[in-house]
Amino acid sequence: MRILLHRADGDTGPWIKDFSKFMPEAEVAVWRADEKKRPCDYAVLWSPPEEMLVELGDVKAAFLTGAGVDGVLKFGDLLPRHLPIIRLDDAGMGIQMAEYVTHAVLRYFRRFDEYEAQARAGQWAPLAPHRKEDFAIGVLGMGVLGTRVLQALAPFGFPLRGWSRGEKNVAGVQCFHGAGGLDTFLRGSRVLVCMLPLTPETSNLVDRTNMSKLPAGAFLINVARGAHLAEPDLLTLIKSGHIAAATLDVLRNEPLPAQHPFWQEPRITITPHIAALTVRRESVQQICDKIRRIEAGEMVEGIVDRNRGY
Ligand code: NDP
Ligand code: OXD
Repeated sequence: MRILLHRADGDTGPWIKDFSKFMPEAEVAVWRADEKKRPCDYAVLWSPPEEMLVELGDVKAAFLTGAGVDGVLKFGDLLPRHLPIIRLDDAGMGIQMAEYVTHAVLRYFRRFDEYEAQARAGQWAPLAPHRKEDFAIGVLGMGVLGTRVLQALAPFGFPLRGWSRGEKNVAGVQCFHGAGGLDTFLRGSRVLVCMLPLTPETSNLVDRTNMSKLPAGAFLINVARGAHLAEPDLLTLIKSGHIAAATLDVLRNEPLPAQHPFWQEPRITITPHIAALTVRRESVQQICDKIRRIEAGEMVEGIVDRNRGY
């Protein structure tokens, strides 16, 4: 068994060590632009360079070391047609997303952002608490990670809503789906959490038109991809007060350029794409389990549907 590994950061040593732990029989070959590889059975990569794609022609599957697939699907027809692309299913990301989104929701609900500003100004001034019934949380995307976030929020008693492509029925969550369900979903969501994959259908979905449908004083949390959000529209709606505040982990240009107006807007909190980091050990274990199942002729979870785009 030979596995072709690419890491953009070049830090392949710990990955090779983990593969030797979970699949000692496999040889891991590190992809390098200046070196032609012997044929490999599987590839493990994340946002590969275009020159690597020719080497994917003969592998049985390409495993992504992330949950989002836009970094690979962007190559379109350059990707071998038959190649199964398999994304991570949670693999330690779900709990991190749950922590991140729960923290952001509670920060706004308990007005900790405002108390932080007051404390810096030396002010002692209790604010009127928000009411849970006015604080419905709407999660765009009820997939592996969106569902985990909804589960984490459930014990706090917020009204929960979710939007997906296909119809769903999740206990304790008011479910909406498709273009037809979006308006009603938005109109009742005081906090909008974007957890969608980036596809042609979801790109720019969080724009002025859709954000204007949220109740006045709404909050936005984007942990999906920067291109879901029309950035100038958010600034306009923050300035008008329609959006009270936003937490953005993902941006159109990463790192966010130093001159970007988001840095100067105190109602926007930026984090550097860290909402859910790849947990190497769990990811390698999951990939090795799936390789074994594929070799045994079994079905595996997480195969990307290229027509759908996720
Ligand atoms: P999944 O593929 O498991 O879930 C995607 C969800 O989005 C599904 O519920 C799907 O609906 C829904 N969806 C897709 N397209 C549409 C559409 N056009 N209209 C309505 N709903 C739609 O993805 P994950 O939960 O694993 O991950 C979500 C995203 O999170 C990733 O794609 C990635 O961009 C981002 N991410 C960000 C990280 C970070 O650190 N900031 C880390 C990891 C991931 P249905 O269920 O009907 O198919
Ligand atoms: C991912 C990410 O999609 O890290 O896994 O953003």
